[in-house]
Amino acid sequence: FRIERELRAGIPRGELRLFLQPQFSAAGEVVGAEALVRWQHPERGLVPPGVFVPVAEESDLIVELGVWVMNEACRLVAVADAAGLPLALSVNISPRHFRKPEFNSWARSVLDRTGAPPERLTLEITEGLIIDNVSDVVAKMRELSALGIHFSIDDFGTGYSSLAYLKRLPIDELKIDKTFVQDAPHDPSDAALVETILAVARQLQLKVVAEGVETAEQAEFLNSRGEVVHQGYLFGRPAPADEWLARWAADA
Ligand code: G
Ligand code: G
Ligand code: MN
Ligand code: NA
Repeated sequence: FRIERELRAGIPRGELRLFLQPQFSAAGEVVGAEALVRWQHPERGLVPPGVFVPVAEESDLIVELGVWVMNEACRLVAVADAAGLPLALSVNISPRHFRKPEFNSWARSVLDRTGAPPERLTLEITEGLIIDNVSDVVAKMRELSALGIHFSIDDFGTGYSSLAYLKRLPIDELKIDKTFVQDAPHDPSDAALVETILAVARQLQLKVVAEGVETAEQAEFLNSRGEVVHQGYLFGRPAPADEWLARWAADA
């Protein structure tokens, strides 16, 4: 199973699939979704991203993957928009892809071509991206932010960067990593960490999304500590984009 070679051949053959995982307000309304890629391998079946994203990230294959995901995400947003569903979609962006000099002009061209409103798009980046080459990253983020694109820090709290960057960057949202979310109800240090993230977010007026909410106890813990958007198996699993769109259209 030569992952790199097969994925390189598989992307142009249309083997990638876009799954969505919904995000819910405390009141139970769908407020957005995260796009999560899958690989429909001809023999292996549906391959989860944990298997091939790290391999793709070792080369510019991650750029090809990122191009496919962004095109598909923007196409979906435009389709949803035309159907009267204002879908807010979060897309994971690999640091290697974001650092490409042409990232911004390319992102703009995808928006133009698909007609997706930039305000519907949140780019999930990680603390690792921000640590090196800060000034270049800041400039690019500001430019995209001026178009209306939102930014979220994924896996927040797992990196090693200083909190100072939160003030400098046009960030709209923090995603609390699932390891903290899952242990917070019983582990005092994880509980303190979640409370601290919520306090920082309140101060800086950032939205908070909790990832990996699996139990009612975890959801209740979060709701008792602040305003949090929930994403996790308790509320909805990642499923093919078409399935979620059909369901939301039926509910609308
Ligand atoms: O869905 P799952 O939990 O298996 O995802 C595993 C990892 O793959 C997560 O870290 C997630 O951020 C990453 N991932 C999922 N979809 C994408 C994508 O479209 N692009 C990138 N760069 N990473 C993704
Ligand atoms: O790294 P990133 O945050 O992009 O990846 C999110 C990952 O978390 C996805 O692979 C998704 O499948 C996974 N995920 C989403 N909800 C849950 C959950 O409730 N429990 C667990 N264990 N994983 C989840
Ligand atoms: Mn993510
Ligand atoms: Na995460």
